[in-house]
Formats: sequence, C-alpha cells, structure tokens
Amino acid sequence: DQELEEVKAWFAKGENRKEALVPFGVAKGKNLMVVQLEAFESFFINKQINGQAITPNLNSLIKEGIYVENFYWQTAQGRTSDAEFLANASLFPIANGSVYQLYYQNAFDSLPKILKAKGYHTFALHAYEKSFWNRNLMYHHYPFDRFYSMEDFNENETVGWALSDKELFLQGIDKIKGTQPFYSFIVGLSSHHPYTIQNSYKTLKLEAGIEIENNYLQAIHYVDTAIGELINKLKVEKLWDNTVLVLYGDHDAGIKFSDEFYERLGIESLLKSELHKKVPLYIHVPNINPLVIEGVAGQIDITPTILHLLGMGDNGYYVMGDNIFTMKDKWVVLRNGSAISNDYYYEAAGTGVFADGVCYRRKTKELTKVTDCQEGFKESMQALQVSDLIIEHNLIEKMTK
Ligand code: GP9
Repeated sequence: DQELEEVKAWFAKGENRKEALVPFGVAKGKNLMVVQLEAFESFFINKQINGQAITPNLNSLIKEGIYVENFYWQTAQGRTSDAEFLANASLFPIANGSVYQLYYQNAFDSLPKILKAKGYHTFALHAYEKSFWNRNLMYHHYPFDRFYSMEDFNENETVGWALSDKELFLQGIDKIKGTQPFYSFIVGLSSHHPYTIQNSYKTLKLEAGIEIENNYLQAIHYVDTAIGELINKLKVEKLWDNTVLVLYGDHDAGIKFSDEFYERLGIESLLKSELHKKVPLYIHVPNINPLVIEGVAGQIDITPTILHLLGMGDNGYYVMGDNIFTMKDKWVVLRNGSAISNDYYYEAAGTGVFADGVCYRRKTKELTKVTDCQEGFKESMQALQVSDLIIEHNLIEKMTK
C-alpha cells in the first residue's frame, strides 16, 4: 500500500497545457507513424564527409519540421526493445533484462492502447523473426491489432541483417494505408551492428579508415536514403498531409570511435560521452511552421508529446514522460543514473570514462563539483524508483481497477 501511495503521489503532478510551443490538438484525427531507427545517433546530422552530406534527407526534413536537438536515449540491457518500451509505454526500462521478456503481461497505459480506445487502427512492423525480444507476445499485449514481421514481407532485398529498411517502409505503407486513422509503429534494422551492409548499398565515397567506422557511416547514409523513399511514398500515397511522422534513434552505435574519425567529421568536442548519448527526434506535423527545440528531452517523452499533438493529453494516464512542447527545464534521467539538464551534464560514477563520475556545465564544458549536479536532480532520480515499482508490482493494473 505504501508503494502504491508513493506512485500515486508522483502522478498527482498533472500536466501543463499552457504556453505550448505547438498548439494542443494541432494534429487531431491525423494518422500517426512512428519509425524507430536502429543504432542511429545524431552527431552526423548536418555533417559532411569528403564534401558529401551523411544524412541529406534528414537534414532537409529538419528544416521543414520539428527537431529536438538535445534528445537522449535512455535504454539499458534490453537495447532496441527498451527504446520501443520507452517510446510506447513512457516508463523506464528495468535495470537488468528486458521488460519485453520479463514483464510483458503487465498492464501499461501504452500509446497503442490509448489510441485504439480513440478509434485508431494499430500496427507494428518489423521485418525480422517475430519472437526476437518476445515481440510477438508484447505487441499483442500492448495491444497492436496486427504485427507484420519478417514472414509477412516479400524478402526481395536484404541490407545488413534482413529486409532493407527501404522495402520495409514501402511494403509497410502498402499494408496499412487502407485502414485509417492508423498508428503504425515501424522498427528499422538496416543499420544494426556490425554495420556490414552489402557493397552495392555503400554509396558514400570514403577514404580508407577504420572499417567499422566507415561501415557505420555507410549504413547510416543508406538508412537516410530509405527515409527519403519513405517520405516520397507518403507523398505519392497522399498520406503526407494527414499523417504525423515521428523518427527517432533507439540507442548508440556501441563503437569506440577513433580521434581520427572525429577529425574527419570536424567534431571538436573534448567530452564525447554526451555526444554518443544523443539520438535524433524529428516530428512532421502537417501545416505547422518549422521548429528547433533546444531543451533536453528523452525517449520517455515521446508518448506525452504525441498525445499533445493529437489533442488527447496525458492527464489520467500512467505515463511518466513530459510533453516536450510545454517543458521548461528538466533532468533527462538515464537508466544508469546519469542525468542531463539544459545547464548540466552528469555522468554517474563508473558508467563512462570517469571512475568517480563527472559533472560539467553544458554550454561552457567547464567541469564543476559532482555535487552541483546531484543537488539538482535528486527529485528527478525518484522517477527510476517509481517506474521500477510500477513494473515489478504491476501497479498500473492495481491503480486502474
Ligand atoms: C532485432 C533487433 C535487435 O529484431 O531489434 O536489436 P538490438 O536490441 O540487438 O539492438
């Protein structure tokens, strides 16, 4: 009972719909397509190598839509499945193992569940073995009405591990376009470690370098090309003007990049651990002005942000993230106890290169006392504990009975 009260108190904070950067309900009734991109960091966005843009399509999209510049992945051991969970259930992943495997039968106020109750058709699409990360059970439970896995696609083109992201997007849109309004959650795979895509898909001209670094750039560039195909298809199918499209990266590349690599990309940052905790978040909302959001945010904020756009709000739902459009300042808490605010970056002891942890001012990169950070995020850190209580004791089921 005590734990239940603790969790209820946390949710009593309510939501703030005033002074939103984008009006509440601006995309009411529109379709929703959320695309999770594999190992897709953000440091290469708007960067060139040998005079070639690494992500030309994403660079153009950002100029026309909403882009969250300081967006962080919050995954743990469940990697891709954790990112899916953060985005769809707006709770933290567990510290050990994956919610998808250990707690898939729990009750969640998930995005597909909320949207289904409002009349949306819900689809999940990932062209790999359906039982990987226990997706077949978890997707059914979320619930998605239909999960299109590897066996449902024409496997006419392989890039990396499986069907190319381009074919996943093109065939995927053909599967869902007839049933609107839809929420389609698409999980890409072409840029999976070790990034060895087939030679004919490596279209960047690169000088010899460390193989995995070059392969990573080629795979990212390929995925960007597939994003271009996705946008084109949405336009051809007349979906672009009635669909909210969300693109985000699931987690880092897991590569220890060389100094030479940073030089080639013109990246000078001395403290690189923060750089690799960032993934992109791009949102296309039909008929709104472009917007770049500088404030920090994380994957847990995706569902409340979408609910704002669709005019539903997150009031009354057990989602722990914040609506990006009304956030003032916050600490984005990472699963390993590190945290980032607009002013500070804190890396927990032993989680990166600093044995005792590190705290610095993000604008000046000036190192400061670790306690300066710890003082600021005390309350925010409680979120990890609240999320763990919810998941370990299946509290949403108890609270919604
Ligand atoms: C496979 C893919 C694996 O379905 O999701 O991703 P991972 O968790 O290994 O990054």
